[in-house]
Amino acid sequence: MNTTRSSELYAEAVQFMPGGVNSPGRAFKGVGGTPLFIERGEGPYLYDADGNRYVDYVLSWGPLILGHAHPNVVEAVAKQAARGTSYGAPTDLEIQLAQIVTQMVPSMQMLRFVNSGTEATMSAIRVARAYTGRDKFIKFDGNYHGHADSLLVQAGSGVATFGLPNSPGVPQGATQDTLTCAYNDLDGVRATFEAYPEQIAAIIAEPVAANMGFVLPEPGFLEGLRALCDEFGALLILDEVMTGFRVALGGAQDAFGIEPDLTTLGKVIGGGLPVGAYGGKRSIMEVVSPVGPMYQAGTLSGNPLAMAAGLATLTTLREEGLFERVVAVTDRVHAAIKEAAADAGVSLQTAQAGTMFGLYFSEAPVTNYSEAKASDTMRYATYFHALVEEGVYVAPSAFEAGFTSIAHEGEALDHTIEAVRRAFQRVAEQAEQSA
Ligand code: KE4
Repeated sequence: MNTTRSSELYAEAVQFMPGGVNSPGRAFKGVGGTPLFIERGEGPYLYDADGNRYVDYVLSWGPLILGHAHPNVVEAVAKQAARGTSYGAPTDLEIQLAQIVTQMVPSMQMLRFVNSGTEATMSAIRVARAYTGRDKFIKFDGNYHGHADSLLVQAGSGVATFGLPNSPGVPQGATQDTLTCAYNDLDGVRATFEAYPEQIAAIIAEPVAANMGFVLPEPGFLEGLRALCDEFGALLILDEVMTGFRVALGGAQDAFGIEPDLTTLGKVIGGGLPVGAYGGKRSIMEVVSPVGPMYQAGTLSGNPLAMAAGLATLTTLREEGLFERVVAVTDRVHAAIKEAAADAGVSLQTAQAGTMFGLYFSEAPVTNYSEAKASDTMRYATYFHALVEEGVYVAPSAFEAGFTSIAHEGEALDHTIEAVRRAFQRVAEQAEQSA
């Protein structure tokens, strides 16, 4: 691929923004090389500044389940923009989107819109602390819940990509109440509750861990978290920023039959515009200002432009049979990856949940963060660049998930299957050369 223009843009960008990017995960640090600069997206495709076309499995890290520039979303956003982008006052659009979300995720009897997943999770933790009067909370190594100070402890996603245990700039005071456990380890969670009796406000968990690669909850794990929260008087927060409307229409909580006390959402809910949300039982959410004393606010929270994009996305996504089609597409991509790796003799662990999937270059199964970190990230880098050369764009990090959309069918899917085959052959050749 000729990526000259991307390189020129990168050289300019680094003069103005750290690493030339506005989010570290985009910087290719996990796979080497420099980022592709994108000119436009259309359906399943991204087009870079040099005119190269890629079938996109990052989809803005999850939001674009309808693909790029879906007509329903474009029309809704254009119409609303002509009526104004933000009023700083309540609108009917917020009611409409809130109604759809509570219909699709019934555990969210009441919710508040914010502008990112980070705002959603930091606010949900504040709700749990305000509601229980307790300060500590449990998170899992390798789970990423955004970049709020108290959550940047053993985090996944970009933090994992950079191998940071925590982040400089986060004072001890901000993380002294953050307790971490290994994912899928219920005994560790019980021991933590017993070590801090009546001090733990909540557990926050990714119901499918998609920020350390892609790790499914082991049978009984989520049910165990629910039971432990009930036993020890803590709230269960399921962070569905990534899994919401993707693992199932009702999120992972629907797929696994778990009822959390609070849920956080992001990504798909905004259809590519900045929307997050936190919500849950009415009795809990009534602690939030102006009804209750817990303060949380945002200038652009619930702005009509973002609401219009979210409404168009979820309304379209709920159309009969549409979600099932995206799952079927994901099934095919997942099967093609497994088959290509096996045919090339490359050891691979894969997993899928609804419209999300992931893989590890590992001989052993991966069930938690330490096992994920032991996977072969160099092989992942070879796989990544081989796919880019074939016109397929996946996450530039071994610690991220893959996403599909309604647009990933026909030629885009056929091209992907062929490209994946070639990419695993490249990995196998590379392995032979370095053996
Ligand atoms: P944002 O603040 O980035 O909107 O959401 C934070 C967040 C919270 N919870 C979960 C489960 C998440 O996956 C995220 C953000 N996901 C990453 C991708 N793995 C965002 C990508 C990025 O940081 O650029």
